[in-house]
Amino acid sequence: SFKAGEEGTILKKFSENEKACFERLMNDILHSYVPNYHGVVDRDGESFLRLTDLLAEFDGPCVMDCKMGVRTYLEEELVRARERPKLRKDMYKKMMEVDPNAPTDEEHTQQAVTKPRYMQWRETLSSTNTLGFRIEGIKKADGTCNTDFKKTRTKEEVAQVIKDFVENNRNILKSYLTKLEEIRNILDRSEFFKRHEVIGSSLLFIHDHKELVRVWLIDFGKTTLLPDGQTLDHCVPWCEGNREDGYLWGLDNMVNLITDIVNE
Ligand code: 4IP
Ligand code: ADP
Ligand code: MN
Repeated sequence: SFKAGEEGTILKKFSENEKACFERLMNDILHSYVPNYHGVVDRDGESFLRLTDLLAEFDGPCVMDCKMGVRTYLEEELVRARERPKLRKDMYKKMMEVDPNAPTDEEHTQQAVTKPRYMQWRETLSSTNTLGFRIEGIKKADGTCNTDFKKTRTKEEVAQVIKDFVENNRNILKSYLTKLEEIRNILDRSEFFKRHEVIGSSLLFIHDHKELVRVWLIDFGKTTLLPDGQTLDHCVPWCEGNREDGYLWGLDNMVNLITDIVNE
């Protein structure tokens, strides 16, 4: 769903919702922590959002994608699955690949699961529900990728992955902590953040051998504007109807976890 753009930009497959988010973000104090948005472009009959390539300033970037929040699907997806359940064979297959014991008897018979069922299973298997974030993938400087973190759940497991990612470099870890604290501070003051349910969005961690370090907010495909006057706390637990996402709870857990590693 990505294409190389020109002059330090990338093209991401168009979504109306994400476009609207980027437009609002460009006028929010959060703008310096999200890729710059350069409008919609058409290529071979398909539409894309043009975004600044966050890797461009790095010399051999190491990249980690952490999906934030305690919930990874929209409340409306839950409602839809109850009212007219859509059975997903692809998600049943992905579930079977990780744990053949995970599907229920009924799901085995159908050879399919609903989307919220799959997403909830992923949330409990990983650290999403217990820490409010999870590691999705890591790309090393040599270009090798690892997305095999579906079962990385405990604090200790997450800490080990982060230590490997920075190759035990304390300078880099401390710089990441500083960046996360800056983001925490900006989020507290952001009008955009107050007024949006932020689902499936990631923090993108990037560093290189010169110890250049940055953290970016990316992926607003499922970030949704709340009705006028409504705001979220982002820390309190989610229960159906309150639309809370646990984003700040997850960020605080992440800061505490990295602080513990730095102090080891
Ligand atoms: C994927 O599951 C991810 O959760 C996707 O989110 C999600 O896309 C997919 O839902 C789901 O199948 P795995 O990571 O376990 O493969 P992301 O792309 O942010 O990682 P959505 O559309 O929910 O963002 P479907 O319905 O697109 O398949
Ligand atoms: P999707 O909605 O398909 O999940 P994301 O926006 O989460 O797409 O991006 C997927 C991956 O692409 C990220 O993990 C990151 O590695 C890379 N990526 C996304 N946006 C950028 C960007 N602006 N610059 C460089 N890399 C990016
Ligand atoms: Mn996504």
